[in-house]
Amino acid sequence: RRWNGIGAGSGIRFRFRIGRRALNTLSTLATPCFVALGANLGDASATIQRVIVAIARLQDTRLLSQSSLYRTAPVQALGPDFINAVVEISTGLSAQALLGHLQGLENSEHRQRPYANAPRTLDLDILLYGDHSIQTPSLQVPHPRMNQRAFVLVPLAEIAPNRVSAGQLATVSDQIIERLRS
Ligand code: PH2
Ligand code: MG
Ligand code: MG
Repeated sequence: RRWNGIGAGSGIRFRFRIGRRALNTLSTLATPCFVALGANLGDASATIQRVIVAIARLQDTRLLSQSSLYRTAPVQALGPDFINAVVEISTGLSAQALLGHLQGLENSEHRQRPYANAPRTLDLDILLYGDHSIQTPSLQVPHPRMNQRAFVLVPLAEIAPNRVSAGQLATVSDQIIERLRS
């Protein structure tokens, strides 16, 4: 818990205590961001649903919305069809800290990385972190390939239609994607 002091030095000293979660709901420090989920090994639907709950429970983080689950054909990747989804969160975590937590969740699902775009039990990618542009070796935001991928744009358009144009969707309309009934 942190103490937010006011009135120091005034005749009456008073201060109030506010929990991190409450502070987060004040949204002064919270950043809206979008995270893509994907899996094509194991029980991918169960994994994605479980991990959405885990993301909602990350420290200083609230789940704002979640897309449907989608079955998608692999794009520049091998293996079975994927299950994909996108969630919107509000978080007080920095982008790097959020990335660390998401990688922790990938590891908890025993994610292996034998080669690029190998089939995986879980992939979590930060798509957008507020309006920030982040260009570091370990993290690029907005996600550099998000606009070429129906498995990102279609679920993103479902929960944030103002973020995806019809023109963008048209450029990926050849990619196979099926919304699963919830
Ligand atoms: N992820 C990739 C590469 N290709 N294809 C689908 N359908 N879904 C994915 O999540 C995916 C992919 C790299 O992360
Ligand atoms: Mg990815
Ligand atoms: Mg990834």
